[in-house]
Amino acid sequence: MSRVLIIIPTYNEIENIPLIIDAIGQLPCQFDILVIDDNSPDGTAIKVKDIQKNNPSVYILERSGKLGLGTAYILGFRWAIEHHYDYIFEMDADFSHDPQSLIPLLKACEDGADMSVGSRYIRGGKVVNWPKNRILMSYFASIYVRLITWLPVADTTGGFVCYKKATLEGIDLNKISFIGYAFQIEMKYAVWSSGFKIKEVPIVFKDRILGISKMSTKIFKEAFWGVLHIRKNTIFSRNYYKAIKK
Ligand SMILES: Nc1nc2c(ncn2[C@@H]2O[C@H](COP(=O)(O)OP(=O)(O)OP(=O)(O)O)[C@@H](O)[C@H]2O)c(=O)[nH]1
Ligand SMILES: [Mg+2]
Repeated sequence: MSRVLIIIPTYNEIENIPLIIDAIGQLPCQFDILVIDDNSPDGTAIKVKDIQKNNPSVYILERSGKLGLGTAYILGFRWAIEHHYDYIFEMDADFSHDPQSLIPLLKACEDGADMSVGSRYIRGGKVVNWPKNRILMSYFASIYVRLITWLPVADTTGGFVCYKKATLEGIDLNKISFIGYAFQIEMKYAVWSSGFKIKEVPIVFKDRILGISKMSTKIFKEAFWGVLHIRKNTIFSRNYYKAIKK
């Protein structure tokens, strides 16, 4: 049977983390969970360690402070490869990503995709209860990204995705340099430009109810300039993101 890992980075998610672990545990497939916590002042890590006592499929890596989403995921990817997981997910702790969608995302990879992307902007996908300006910003950001990069993905900034292990092994994770939305764009671009197949699966994305958003203007600016940087990387070297086979 395939081994599947869900990586959940957390910063101050003490209300959400027990609920999301519980919701994933209710699903009809076996998923292991790796929480990457950045020393959340609200004690998220303590809560996770408490849950671990009765739940052997929950793992945690702790870092000393808030170091950003991108580096948290890179750490998780390396851990997943070392521990021989076949499929590896990125997922938020805040219920914007419905645990029920894990199943179709996994199926897309089992059926041949190298990476599946939970998409708000294809038929069947949508965003619920986000303010209109945030939906518009996210939608136009995706168009901007596609204009610059030609990435054939409608939801380029989405962070609910599944990778086959071989996909993560096939790109050079040392070259991934961004931390926020730009990280999500860079990962998709790295996968696609290295010759892997991406499949979008519709998802319904809901705004968080508990806890607070860590979205900031710094993350927005990183994405705006980052897209140009990501494109520039591959202008002179098409295989910039591709891992060199040992
Ligand atoms: N480890 C770690 N996790 C983080 C960091 N920043 C955000 N996260 C987590 O990453 C996930 C996504 O962060 P959110 O704050 O929901 O950001 P977002 O989904 O882009 O923005 P909203 O839609 O406004 O919630 C959540 O599980 C956060 O707790 C960070 O610096 N380190
Ligand atoms: Mg969120």
